[in-house]
Amino acid sequence: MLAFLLNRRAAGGCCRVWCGVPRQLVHIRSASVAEAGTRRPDEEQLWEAAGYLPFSRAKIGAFFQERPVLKNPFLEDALLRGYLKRHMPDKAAVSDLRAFGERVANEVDGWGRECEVTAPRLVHFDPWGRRVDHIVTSPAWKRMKDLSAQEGLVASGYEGTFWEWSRVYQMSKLYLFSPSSGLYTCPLAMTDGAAKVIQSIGASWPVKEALGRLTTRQPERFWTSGQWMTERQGGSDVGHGTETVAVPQTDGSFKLHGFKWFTSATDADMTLTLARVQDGTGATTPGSRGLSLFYAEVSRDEDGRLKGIEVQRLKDKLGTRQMPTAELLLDGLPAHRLSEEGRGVASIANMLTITRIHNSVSAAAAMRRVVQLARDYATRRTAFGKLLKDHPLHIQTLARMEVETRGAFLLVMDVCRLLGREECGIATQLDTHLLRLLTPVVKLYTAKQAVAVVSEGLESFGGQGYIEDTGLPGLLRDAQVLSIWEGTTNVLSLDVLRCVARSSGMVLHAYFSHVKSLLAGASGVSSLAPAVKAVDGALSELEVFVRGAATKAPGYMELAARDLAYSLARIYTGALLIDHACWIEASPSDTYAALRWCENDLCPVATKQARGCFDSGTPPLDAALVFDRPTQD
Ligand code: MFK
Repeated sequence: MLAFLLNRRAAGGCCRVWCGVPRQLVHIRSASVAEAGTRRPDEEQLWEAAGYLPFSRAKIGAFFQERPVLKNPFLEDALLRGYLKRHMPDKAAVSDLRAFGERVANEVDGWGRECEVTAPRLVHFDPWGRRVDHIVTSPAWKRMKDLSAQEGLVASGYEGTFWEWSRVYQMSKLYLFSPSSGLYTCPLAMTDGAAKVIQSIGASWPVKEALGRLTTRQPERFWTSGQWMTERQGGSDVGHGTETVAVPQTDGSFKLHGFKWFTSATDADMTLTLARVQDGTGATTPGSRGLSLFYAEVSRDEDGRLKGIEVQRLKDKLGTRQMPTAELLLDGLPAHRLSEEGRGVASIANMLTITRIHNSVSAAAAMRRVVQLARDYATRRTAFGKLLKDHPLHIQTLARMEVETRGAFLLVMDVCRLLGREECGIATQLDTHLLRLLTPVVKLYTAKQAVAVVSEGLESFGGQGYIEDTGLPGLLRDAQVLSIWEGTTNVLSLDVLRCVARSSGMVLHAYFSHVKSLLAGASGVSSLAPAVKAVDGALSELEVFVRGAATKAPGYMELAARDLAYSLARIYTGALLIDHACWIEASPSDTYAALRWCENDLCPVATKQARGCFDSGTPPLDAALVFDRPTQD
């Protein structure tokens, strides 16, 4: 046997230790070497002396799987670059994004990892027993704050440098930043939302200074804001779940008393929150109509205690562990009312719009990141004798992820485009309607896509995708929250129905007109014909459904709400992919992505309707299925 092996080695012209040695045999033999205290046959001693034995003594083997490498996420993203080239070919913006992409890959991504590894902790008391409620965050988390100011991650949305494209530019930057940010995008979302609320209400005292701080590029002045809305009775039904009361003070300010159950990121410098103003007898108005919007700064007294706040505990979350989220007792928090009394929900709605768009940017970014890493890994990992990139089934899976990612990106950017137009005062009525309708749609749809794509992405790394310190599982954990906070899928689906009803259907009218105009631009493009036909057909089905729905009972539409929202997302995204593929500089891959997307069921609400899913007989069947119990013997 030995002679055989040595001959094989010689025949292979061995230049490295393992050349020409049959791998299987080597592994088997090395296993026997590892048995402590056993006498090895001469043959094996000979092998070891020659340096051929793996896993012997201190050696742990010669093969190490190469890790996926994060390259400049801007340079790696064909669609982002194509989209910007088409819509805002501003050299300054592009060179800033390219430089930022370099910074993200080489510097920021490491900080993000540090934020994950060094999670925030709460110190309740100082060494001498005084209550301090100090949330200790990592140095990397603090660096993220400075970076966010310097790079204008909030400011660029307000500076107007790129006029109607300022939001697209800002969100492109956040899109590059998000998966490396250690979840710093969360405080930035709320900071942006707070700035928007203050700006729309009118930035006079006491929030004028705050607006300047939220939108500055100077790290030493920069503030982040919280959005403390969620109380113990739940986060969705804010109107009935909010117990916090606001007690009027003689100087016109208020003191807030209540319990906020989920506050992110709790190291904020200020917050916007909702509370019920008490009258002279201590009574309050119930429901949404009793809620007002308040502004409060987070500050400490001379003893180092938080003024009017006790941090009960940090939340133990599935993901987003990089970021402090806390339960807060508000015990006399000094605050100022920003809205008219009873107009709290309507006044904070601007913040919801902004944070929901940020949420969608993070969702698209998570998909893009996992696809970029999986793509890189496919060029490094060998299995069954060839690189993953040479396995067509593996590449088919990555291509499907890519189609989802492209669709999400275009949908998100289109909503950012609409926001930019509205903020520049050039939005048409159609734009305004579209923005209102598509904000909940993009949030709910991209969040679900992100969970699916990131989960698939982890699988493409095999077992390594499940190993914590690769950093990959964190992507999935963090994606899971995207469909929960800032309005769950069902709550946002109902928001879609509400905005349709409140606009007397005008938002849908705008939707149909715009999709038709996008399709019209592709009418002569034969390569896109199947996609155009599919979107056109789905749009007709949707129109039929909507017309019929006008005659249905409210319960019918409630059951259809989620499928309706998905239909709106899929059809609109199909139209955007087609439109992008019509661009003169579009690539064959842009066309292919549009075709593939349009093979989906684009109008699930019509499909499900045809199957009777919303009929009055269905809810009892659903309930019987959900609560099905074994029959008693
Ligand atoms: C990376 C990104 C990170 C993001 C950070 C997140 C961290 C924070 C964690 C959180 O989750 S914070 C809590 C998030 N909570 C929510 O998103 C609440 C979810 N629930 C809803 O959205 C409900 O639909 C809502 C609370 C708004 C329902 O309340 P109401 O009082 O029943 O609302 P109603 O009566 O429909 O509307 C009241 C007013 O607000 C109306 O104005 P008018 O009185 O002038 O007619 C509505 O038009 C307006 N409104 C409501 N929703 C709106 C809106 N306006 C514009 N857009 C909307 N979405």
